[in-house]
Amino acid sequence: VVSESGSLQLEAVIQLEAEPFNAEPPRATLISSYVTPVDFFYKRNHGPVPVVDNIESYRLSICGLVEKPMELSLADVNYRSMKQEATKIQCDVNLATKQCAGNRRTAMSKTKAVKGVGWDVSAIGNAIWGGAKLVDVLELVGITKLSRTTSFGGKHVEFVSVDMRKEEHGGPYKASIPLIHATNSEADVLLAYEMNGKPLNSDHGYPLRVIVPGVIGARSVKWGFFMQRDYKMFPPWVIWENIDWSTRRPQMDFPVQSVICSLEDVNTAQPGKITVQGYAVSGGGRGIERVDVSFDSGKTWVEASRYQKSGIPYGSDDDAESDKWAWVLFEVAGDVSQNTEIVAKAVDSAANVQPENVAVIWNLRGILNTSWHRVQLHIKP
Ligand code: MTE
Ligand code: MO
Repeated sequence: VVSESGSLQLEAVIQLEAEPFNAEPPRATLISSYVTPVDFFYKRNHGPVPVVDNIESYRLSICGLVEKPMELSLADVNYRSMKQEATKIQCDVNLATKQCAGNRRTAMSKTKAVKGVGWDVSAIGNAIWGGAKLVDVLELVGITKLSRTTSFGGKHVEFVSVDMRKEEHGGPYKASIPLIHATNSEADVLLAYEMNGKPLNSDHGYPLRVIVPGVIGARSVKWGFFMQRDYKMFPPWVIWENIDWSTRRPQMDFPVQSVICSLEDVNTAQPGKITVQGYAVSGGGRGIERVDVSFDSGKTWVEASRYQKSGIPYGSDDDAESDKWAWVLFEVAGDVSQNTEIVAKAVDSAANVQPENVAVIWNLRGILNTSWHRVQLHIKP
């Protein structure tokens, strides 16, 4: 069943493809709130959006190399139900930025054509996810916390959805994460049923989806294969003619990223002060250490101020407020008197920096474009 939501969402988002439904908000809209409203949250689908309406008969089946395979109803995993007392599964709430690996792909394709949905800079969003912790659900089937393997030798948790992909040979959408990641309580992997305090809508995975914080969006399976033949980071010399998928591991964490959202790719302005705002985020729970902005095409830099949540400065003594899975928004003002390029680059808590040019990280799938973000400014006297 194809959802109607594609046509309903058009005012808030720019639709890139109708079928499958792929859409992102305008960049200025994206940073208009710290927590991204559901309507402004990008939507990425590999096939038609399935409508799951047989809620009573919906089962989450946990099977494979486990001692006690189980089938759970939604009531078993949802803390709002009575049954939850029986399974003892608590509700966990996490603020987490989810980013598609293909964010900023259009800019990468200017170096050389790549395959994939042509995203601008808004295939990213920051939401409050509510759901059951995957570690708790796995404990029910006899897998203990911080396990590398199950007693039957299983090393990965694979999430298999109900939607059918259009590309390749079809079949359900799937993705997996290592068992050690899934059973690490600190990794905060969720079987989410709420987004920003409300039940998930169909576009975002109703009734249940995975949220893997700090990791590319592809692993956060909705409605609930790509581990072998997609979402891998290849070097620039690999092309479709010589690709060997087995040589690279599946991409998990996304690298440090920052984007200017208050300006389009090309802008005109009066000479004088200009304020630059945007987002910065890193994967794997690494925080943002610094965001540098240049008003003179990268010759000199100034540090932007950063904040999380309700304007509390990030990195200040109130740091207890900062959330490791969530983005920071940044802002800085500078003077411009002639045509220039404004550039942003971020540094994460492990001192990783964004690469200067997109060409050096070009890859045929057009993923992980985290090059310095540049926008043009034409000054009109
Ligand atoms: N899950 C299913 N079942 N089907 C999909 O097509 N797309 C993945 C992931 N989970 C996908 C999926 C990709 S590539 C991304 S970036 C995110 O979901 C997008 O989630 P969103 O549409 O809620 O923003
Ligand atoms: Mo994605």
